[in-house]
Parts: sequence; C-alpha cells; structure tokens
Amino acid sequence: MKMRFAVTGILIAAFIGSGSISSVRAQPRRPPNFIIILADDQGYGDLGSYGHPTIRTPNLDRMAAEGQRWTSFYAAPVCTPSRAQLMTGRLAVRTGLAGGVLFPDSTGGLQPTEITIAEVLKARGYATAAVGKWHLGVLPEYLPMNQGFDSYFGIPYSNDMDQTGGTLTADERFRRYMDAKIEYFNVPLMRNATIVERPAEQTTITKRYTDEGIQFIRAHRNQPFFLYLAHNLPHMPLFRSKEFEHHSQRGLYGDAVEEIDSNVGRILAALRELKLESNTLVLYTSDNGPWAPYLEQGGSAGLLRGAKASTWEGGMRVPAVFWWPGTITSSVATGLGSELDLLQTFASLAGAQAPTDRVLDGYDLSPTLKGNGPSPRHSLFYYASTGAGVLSAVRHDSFKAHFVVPTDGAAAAAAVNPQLYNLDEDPSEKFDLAAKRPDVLAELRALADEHAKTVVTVKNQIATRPQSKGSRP
Ligand SMILES: [Ca+2]
Repeated sequence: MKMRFAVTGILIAAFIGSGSISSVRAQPRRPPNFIIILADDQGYGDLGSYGHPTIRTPNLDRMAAEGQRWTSFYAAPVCTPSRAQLMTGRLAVRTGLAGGVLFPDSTGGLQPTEITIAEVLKARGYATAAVGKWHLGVLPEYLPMNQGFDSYFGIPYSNDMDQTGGTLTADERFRRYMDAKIEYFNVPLMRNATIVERPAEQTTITKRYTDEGIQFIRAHRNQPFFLYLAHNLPHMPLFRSKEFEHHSQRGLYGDAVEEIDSNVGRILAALRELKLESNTLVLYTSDNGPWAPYLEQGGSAGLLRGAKASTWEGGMRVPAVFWWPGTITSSVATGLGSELDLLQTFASLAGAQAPTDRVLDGYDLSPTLKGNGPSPRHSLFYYASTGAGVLSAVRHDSFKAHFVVPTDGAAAAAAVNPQLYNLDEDPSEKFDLAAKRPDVLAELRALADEHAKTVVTVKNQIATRPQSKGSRP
C-alpha cells in the first residue's frame, strides 16, 4: 500500500509540474545515441564473424551475434572520399573529394557549406565528438569543429603521412613501412585545433582514442550524443601496444586488429555499465578495403576480388555490424547498404532533419535495422580512386557492370569490353557474363547514364597539392 501511494504521489507531482496529462504524453522520448567506430583499411575478411580463420575478434563477434551483420555494405575505394561520403550522405564526386586523398599540404577539404551527420544531430540537441582520423582537410576551416563537432582529438590524416628521411627510393620507403618506427612518420596528434604531440605515439593510439571516447560517453550520459571514433589502424604502418605484441596468430596485422577489437569491447562495456546500451546504436565498419601492396602486413578482402583503391568488390565492400540491444535483433542483412545511408538513417531515428536543399545519395535503413523488411537500397555507383570522378562500375541488385577496368591505384582506363558479374552467384567476380547478358549490361549502362545527369561538376578539392604532387592513397 505504502509503495503504491508513493508511486501515485510521483505521478501527481509529474502532472502538476508539466501542466497537464497531454503535455506529459507529448514529451518526446529521448532520441538514441549514435557511435560510429571506423577502422582504417580493414578488409572484408578480417573479422572472425566475417570468416577470418586466425584473427580473433571476440568482442566484435559478440556484437555481430547480438546485432545486425551486413554482408553487402559499401564504402569507397580510399580514405578521403569514404569519409566525405560517411559524413554527408553524398557521393564524394558531389563534394569535390572523389578520385584520391588529401595530404598534409593539400589546401582543399570538405567545404563548410556541406552538412554533416554531426550538424544534423547537433541541431537536434546532440553532444558531438570526433576522435581519431579525420582526413577531410587540415586547414582550420576544414577541421571537425567547423563541421558540427564540439571537440576533436586525433591524427588529422593517415598515420603514414609526414614521412621523415628526405628523398627515399621506393625500396627504402617500402622497408620503412614494413619495419616501422614512430619517428619515420612525423604525424601530429591534435586536440581541437592545437597540436599536442608530434610525432604521435602510435603504439598507444588505439587505446587513447578509446579512452577519449569513453570519457565523452561518461560526460554526456544524460543527453543524446554522437561519437565518431575513427581509428588510424590497421592502416600501414602498423603499431600496437606492448599488451598486444605477438597477441595474434595472424602476426602484426592481427595484433592491430585484435587491439581494436579489445577496445570495441571497452566501449560496449562502458555503455552497459552506464545502462545506455538500450538507447545507443553502435556501428562498426571500415573505410575501404585492405592495402594489398604491403604483403602480409595488409589485410584481406576474404572471398572478394581486389583491394583498396580498386572498384572490385574487395576495394569497397566492408564489414558493417549494427548493435542496439532491444531494438536491433540478432540477424544478418544481405541487401545493399552504404555509408552513404548513415546520415538519413540517423536523422530518421533521431527525429532530426536531413538536408533538403541538395542531392543526397542515401536511404533510410532504419526499417531494416528494426527488422521491418529488406534494405530499400537497390543501386550502387562505384567511383574510381583516381581521376576526380570516373564512374567505374554500377551495381543494381544482383548484377554489377564494370565500364572502366578496375585498377589498384594506377590511372583507370576505359574498358574496351565492359564486364558483367552476378554478385549473388559470383561474389568473387570471376565469371564475366557480358557476352551472355547484353540486355542486363544495357540496363546498367542506362542506369549509369541517368545517374551521371545528376552529377554537377564542382571544384576538385583533391587536386590542391602544391606542384601537383599527386594523389596516391
Ligand atoms: Ca583507408
């Protein structure tokens, strides 16, 4: 009796405090928190849950078992366009960031007029933090705080930039990647717009990024938040902490991935400890495929053909695990998804407004995440990693046509004979069906032509290096 009275008393107080019953009912539920954990150059085949035989990723495997694991989720062939797409929901060709990557001396970047996920969520009252690799421009106007983030802590570009040692031969350079030392790569670690460490101590960077992320989660446990946690690893050169030295049967690359896995576990444990897990959507994914030239220190695209920088599946298809206990149930999604879909998906889940004054290339995946039907996405456009906007291939449902010969970083060349693959039956792109199915090839050509009409030429931000030093990823 006493309990019942006490509860009623609280309810009465709530009604008095808010004016009326209807206004209590009208109070919006707190929107969910979002966390994106992005690996760099981690291949499609490099997690236990995606079939790797020796890399042990128990935390990510548990996350996949509890959440929704996507088998046809796409990013871009290299870092900068991938991150531009993830942030804006727009193909990188629309923001001038297709066809290569930015360098420390590039004067271009993601234009402040672009609207990022962080800006969309900030307008809905979210606290926002970017931790880790940015790679969307290093001049002050391009840093995360000018793109909707309240704070930034990280290496602002790839961990192999700012190389020391003067002019090196290709062989010398290769050896320095394969037997890396911190001082070979004079990359800065920044807090907001200030350099706080240089060269960044990369052996502890995965752990320190995670520490920063957990600190942000704790500080904002009582309000909606968006944490973008973009690890610099396992991009070459590979580093790991003492604790993870010789941790993996897969060698140094496995050590780096297993350290990331362990730190993903720390994030999920913090959410559980703070009882935020039922109101937080966590996505784990990668920005592009594995970096093949680095032999056993590069990752694996599993059964997919090709690697980073190519528009074969292995260059752009990445692991994607969505986790949100109580809302997302244990499942595997085999439909098409893309990092381009995150902005609209998060906006939908948050009750926020996605931009309506520009072309967006995403779909709202939230019904699929909640188990209410297959992915709404049916098409994908593959832009080459060179050439500032070369449409290399198109996928529609099962079929993919290559109109440009996929390359691993060399200049893309127009295909004399376009190639056609059925990716459901032939995920490794081994059996060219172009001669057998000219009807399908023609449909995909028409789809590519329709898409091309929506692309307006904008200033190329990649080609802003002094003396045209190139745009090698
Ligand atoms: Ca990358």
